[in-house]
Amino acid sequence: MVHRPLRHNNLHYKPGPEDGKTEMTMEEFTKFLFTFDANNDGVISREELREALKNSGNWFAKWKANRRVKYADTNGDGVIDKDEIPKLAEFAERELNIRIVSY
Ligand SMILES: [Ca+2]
Ligand SMILES: [Ca+2]
Repeated sequence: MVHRPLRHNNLHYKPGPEDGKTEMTMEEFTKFLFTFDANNDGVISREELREALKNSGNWFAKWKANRRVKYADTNGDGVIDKDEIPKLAEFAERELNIRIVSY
């Protein structure tokens, strides 16, 4: 049996002690999202979110990039900018075992 090493990604999170949820501040979540901003234009495009999905293994497995961009893209310009990140955070809290905490 081949033992596969855990896939490394850019997340520096710790599992929450009581329910296994990952705790992040909004700032950390934002930073995390912007690690996917490959062309550094300050917004996350559909393509970048899709790459994120591919590169992050199971963590993002549920995340259908197109649907989520649509969901979070409240002004309809096809990309996620900083003002729209709270919508993604909401989604992440509900479906990705993340809890956004404020210090
Ligand atoms: Ca970008
Ligand atoms: Ca937008």
